[in-house]
Amino acid sequence: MQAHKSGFVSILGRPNAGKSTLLNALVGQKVAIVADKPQTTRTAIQGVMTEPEAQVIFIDTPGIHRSTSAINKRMMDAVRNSLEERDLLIFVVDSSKPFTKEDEMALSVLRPNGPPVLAVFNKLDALESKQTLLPLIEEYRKRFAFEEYLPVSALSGDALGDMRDQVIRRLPEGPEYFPPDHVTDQPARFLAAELIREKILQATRQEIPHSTTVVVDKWEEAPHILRIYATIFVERDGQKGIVIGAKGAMLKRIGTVAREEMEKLFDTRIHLDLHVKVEPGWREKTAFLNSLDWRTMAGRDEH
Ligand SMILES: Nc1nc2c(ncn2[C@@H]2O[C@H](COP(=O)(O)OP(=O)(O)OP(=O)(O)O)[C@@H](O)[C@H]2O)c(=O)[nH]1
Ligand SMILES: [Mg+2]
Repeated sequence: MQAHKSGFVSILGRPNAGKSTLLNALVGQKVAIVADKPQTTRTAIQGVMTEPEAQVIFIDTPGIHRSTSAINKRMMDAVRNSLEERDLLIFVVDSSKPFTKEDEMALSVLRPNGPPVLAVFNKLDALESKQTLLPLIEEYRKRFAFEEYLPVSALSGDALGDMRDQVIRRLPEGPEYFPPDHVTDQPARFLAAELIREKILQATRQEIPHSTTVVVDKWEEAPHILRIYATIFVERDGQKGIVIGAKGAMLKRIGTVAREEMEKLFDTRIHLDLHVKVEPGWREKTAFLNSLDWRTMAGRDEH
């Protein structure tokens, strides 16, 4: 029998490459929110894959980008922190897009003396012609000595089995660090806030996704029902109007889809109460940003 393996593997790449989709596919359930907007993931998200022969602790990260605002700096700090003390890194590329300067910049976070890196060419299903794939792989091959170059589709699941084997093969022998039913370290309140944010990202356009964040204010578990009270923060009055919508229609829609998904996730009936508040410039406010990330939450009360 082969020895049991385990290890820590960070998932990196540009915004919208499909990192969180890949994480969810590997873990086998949704632990990170997904949207067709860049900068969906704002913090490091743990997702644990437990197999008979191995346990892999994946860490999904925000997309690598350049920006100077306080929240974007934090996001890039999360990326940099996930480069160290890992057994392996996975660098995800959207292979349906041509290679650009931004891709070059993203590659510069990788260090030759850092952990080994697998290059994963995602969105294989979205390629107009397979002929663009080899030249794209070549752009990466000449810039960094990746361990392997693996075309996959996180969405369809194509070639993910092989990728999983490639990951496990490179991990050291080790124990199960977590019980098999542990899939993420995120507290339920944070997951709930993220799911609400996902529904907003999926329902809105332009500046709303970047200007929005969600905080769960109150969490009441009663027999047969869970009551969740959350605030959606935006930066301007006009944005508040958009999120609420005509006669509250948009907010109602967001609330309904978020609630339905949470009822499945938490396996209980849910009452979801949403409010929208304007908090100008929240993306630059240290204390506010601390209150958003559960790792830095300063002991938020249950009130
Ligand atoms: N066609 C196709 N679309 C994909 C695939 N993987 C992800 N997507 C889509 O790409 C978009 C971005 O996916 P995410 O998983 O949120 O991307 P991400 O890299 O985590 O993005 P950030 O968190 O913003 O850095 C979503 O609309 C996904 O459905 C894939 O294999 N094929
Ligand atoms: Mg993501």
